[in-house]
Amino acid sequence: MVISQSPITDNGAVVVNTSGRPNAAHRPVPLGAVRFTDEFLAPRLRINHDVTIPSQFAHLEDTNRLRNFQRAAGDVEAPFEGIYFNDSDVYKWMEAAAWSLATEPDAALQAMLDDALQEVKDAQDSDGYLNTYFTFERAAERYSNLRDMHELYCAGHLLQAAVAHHRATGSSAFLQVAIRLADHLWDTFGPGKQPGAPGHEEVEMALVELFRDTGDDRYLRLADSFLSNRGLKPPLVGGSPYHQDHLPFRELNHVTGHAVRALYLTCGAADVVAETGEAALLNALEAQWSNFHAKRQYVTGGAGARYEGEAFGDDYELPNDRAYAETCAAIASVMWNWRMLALDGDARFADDLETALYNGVLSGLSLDGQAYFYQNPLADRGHHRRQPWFGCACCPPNIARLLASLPGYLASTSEDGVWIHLYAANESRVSLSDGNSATVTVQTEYPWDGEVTLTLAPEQPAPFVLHLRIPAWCADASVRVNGEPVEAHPTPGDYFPLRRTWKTGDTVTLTLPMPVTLLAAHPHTANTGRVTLRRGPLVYCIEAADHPGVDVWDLQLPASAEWATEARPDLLGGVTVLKTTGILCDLQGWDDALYRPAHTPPAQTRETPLTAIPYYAWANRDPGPMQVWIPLA
Ligand code: FUB
Ligand code: ZN
Repeated sequence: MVISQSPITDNGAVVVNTSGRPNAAHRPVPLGAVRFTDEFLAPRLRINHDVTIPSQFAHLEDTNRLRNFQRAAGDVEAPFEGIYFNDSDVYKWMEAAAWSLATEPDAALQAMLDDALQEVKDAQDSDGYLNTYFTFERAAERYSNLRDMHELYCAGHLLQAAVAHHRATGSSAFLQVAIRLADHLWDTFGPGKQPGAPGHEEVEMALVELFRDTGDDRYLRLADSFLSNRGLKPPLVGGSPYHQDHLPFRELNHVTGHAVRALYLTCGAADVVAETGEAALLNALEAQWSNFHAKRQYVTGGAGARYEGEAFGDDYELPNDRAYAETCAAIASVMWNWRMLALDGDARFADDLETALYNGVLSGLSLDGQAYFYQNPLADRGHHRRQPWFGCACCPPNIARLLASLPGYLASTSEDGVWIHLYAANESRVSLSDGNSATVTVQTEYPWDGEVTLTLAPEQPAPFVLHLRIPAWCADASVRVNGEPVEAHPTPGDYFPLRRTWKTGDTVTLTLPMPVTLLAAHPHTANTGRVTLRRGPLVYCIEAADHPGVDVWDLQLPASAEWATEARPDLLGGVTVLKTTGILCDLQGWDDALYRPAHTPPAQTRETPLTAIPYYAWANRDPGPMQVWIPLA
C-alpha cells in the first residue's frame, strides 16, 4: 500500500505504471528536516562528522584514489594506482559528505567535497564516459569485460553520490556529470545497443534514483533492462550463481553468490518495483527475502557466510568464527529492507533493518570512528581487529554514507499520516498530505531503555494517523496519549496506528519493555546447544576484557540464569551490560586431546560472574576471545 524511494529525498516518487498501487503514498522525511538531538546518542547511530568523514578523505588522498582523477583529467603524469574499482570509494565518500552537509553544515567539509567534485568533473570525457582506470592505455578496453571490471558498479556509485549531492545541497553541478554518464550508458546499452549487465550490481538502484531526480524514464528502463539481462542463455555475465547470472532474477527464490552483489541487486529490483509495481519482480523479492530471513542471515543481521567468493552459503550454513559477514553486506541488507518496507509498510522489514543496523553494521566501525571491520565474525580468539583502511576499501565509505543518511530512515509520511520506524532522540519536521507540517520531537534513551516520548506540534490541529512501529521482539508494548493509556494492545511486529486530531503539545508515550531474551538457533546451524542474548534490538556477546583470567570460550550459561542490567556510561562509549552468574568449565584432561569418548565425566565447573556487552562494541579494548553463541550448561 505504500510506494517509496531511498530515504533521503524531498521529491515524491514518480510512478510510471502504478498497476493499481497508490501513487507516491509513502515518503521519507527529508534528511535536512531530521536532527538527532542526543549528543551522546548511543550506540553511535550519529556519525562522527568531525572524525570519520575527514579521516576517510585523508585516506583517499594518501592512497592516490583522488590522484587517479587528476591523472585521468591530464593534470598529473602518474600511473593509475590501486584497484580498478577505486573510483567507487571516492564516490561513496562524496555521498557521505553530501548527506553529512545536509544535517551539519561545515565549511571545511564543503571545501573538500567541492575539490573532489572538480576533480571528478575534470576527469569526465567529452562523451560522458567516466572511469579513471579505463583511460589512456586502457581506453580501448572500455565495456569489454562487464563481468569483472566493475565499470557499471563505479558508474552506479557516481550516480548515487550525484543524486545525494543534488538533494543535500540543491546544486546540480554533480547531477550534470551523472546525467552525462547515464546518457552515455543509455547510448551504449539502451534498446538495440550492446546487451549489458553488470558483474557487480549497484547501477540498477542508482539509475532508478536518477530517474526519480530527473523524471527521465530512460534511466528506469535501463535499470530494468540490466536486471532483466541476468540469467540469459547464453549468459551475459558468466552465468554463475556467484554473479546471480545462472537464472533470471524473476525466477530466483533464494539469495545466492557474492553477498553484496546479491543484496544490491535486490535493492535495484525493489526500486524498480516501487516505480512499476511489477508483480513478478515483487514475488521474486518476497521469495528471496524469506530465504534470507529464515535461512541465510546471521542473528546480527550479517550476510554472507563464506570467505570463498564473499558469498552466501547454503541454508543454515552460518559459521561463527569463520563468518564473512562483510560490513557492506549488512549495509546492503539495511538498504534492501528499507526498500521492502517502503513498498508495503510491513514491519517485518523494519525489524530486520534494525537488527542489521544495530549489530552487523555498527560492529563495522570502531568507537573512535576511524577503524573498520571488513568481516564481522561471531566468535574470535582475539586476532580479528578493526583496521584504519583497506586496499579494497569498500566498507569504510559505505558505512559513512549509510550513517550520514541515517536520519532519513527514522520516519516517513504517507497520505494518511506519519510513520515512525526507528526510535532515537530526534526532532523531525514532517510534511502532511494536507500541505501543513508538524514537528515531532522524540525523547528516548533507546536502545538502552524502551520508553519513548513523542511530542507533536502541528502548525494547526491536524487529523492524521501516527503509526508507531512495535518491534517483533517486544511482546508487551503499551501506549499512552497525553498520559491516558490507550486500550488497544499493540501487536508485536506491526505498526500501531493512532488516529486522532493532533494539536500542539500532544504527547504519546510508547513503552517497549526490554527483557533479556535467550535466543536459540535452528538445529541445522552450528549452534545447537548454544544460546545468544538479545535485549531490545541489540545482540550481546561475551568478551575477554570483562573476564580477567577466564577464557570466555570456556563459559557456559545456565538456562535459568537470572539477569541484571547495568547502565555503564563509562564503558565503551556508554552501554548497558547484562550480568549473571555463568559456569566456567575446567578444560583439564583436554590438553593433549582433540577428541575423547563422549561419556568421559564432565570437567570440573565453578560459578563465575558473566558480563555481556553489545556485539557492536566488541574489539574496542585489549584483544582477547569473544563469542556471541554461548553453550548452555
Ligand atoms: O567488488 C567491490 C566490493 O569489494 C564488493 O562489494 C566487496 O565485497 C568487495 O569485494
Ligand atoms: Zn565492503
